[in-house]
Amino acid sequence: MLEKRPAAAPTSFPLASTLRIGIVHARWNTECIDALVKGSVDSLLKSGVKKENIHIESVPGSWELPHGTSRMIAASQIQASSAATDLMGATSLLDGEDSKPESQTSSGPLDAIISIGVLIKGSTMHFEYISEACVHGLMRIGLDTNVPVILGVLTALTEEQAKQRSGIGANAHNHGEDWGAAAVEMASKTKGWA
Ligand code: DLZ
Repeated sequence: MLEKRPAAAPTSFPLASTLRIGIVHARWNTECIDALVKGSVDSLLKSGVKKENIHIESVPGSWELPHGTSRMIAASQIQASSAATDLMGATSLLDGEDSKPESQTSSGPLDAIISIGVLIKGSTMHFEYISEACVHGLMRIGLDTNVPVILGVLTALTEEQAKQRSGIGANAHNHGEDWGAAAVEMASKTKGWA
């Protein structure tokens, strides 16, 4: 059977310790969201990103992800010279903290951002409208800003599918791990291409 995950990146990324990565996540379906955020963070740390260079914010739902992503990128660029902790005044999931003092995170423009949401199909058209608008919005932000936006949006037909892709349950795989690796690769390459 074909492997449904990307082949491993061919090289390591020496710039990883200098990268500043944002994570913005929706708050619907929190069991999956928490697992995916943790998977992303663990993967970033494993790749060499420093904990203080990972910024985490939240928005209500996946519909708000494009706006949150856009604002977080803009705020990091505007506030590059001042402390940019809590760019949108939200809370952190790093180490389960409710909030973090400014001194624990660095400031400066983000090199990549992971936008995480979990959409589960219901009995109305909400799923179709939100997922389509969300992914198109995220793609546009990445192209318009030249900051790589990693698509961390699960569009699952059932709760079980969402859990499987969040690493919850037997033989499940946490896609957050792939998103962390993609963020480091794209941020490193974008810096290298600059
Ligand atoms: C309204 C809604 C529904 C029905 N389902 C989800 C979902 O499965 N996942 C998700 O992230 N958000 C959902 N939302 C909330 C919308 O994304 C949005 O937050 C609200 O419509 C307010 O704009």
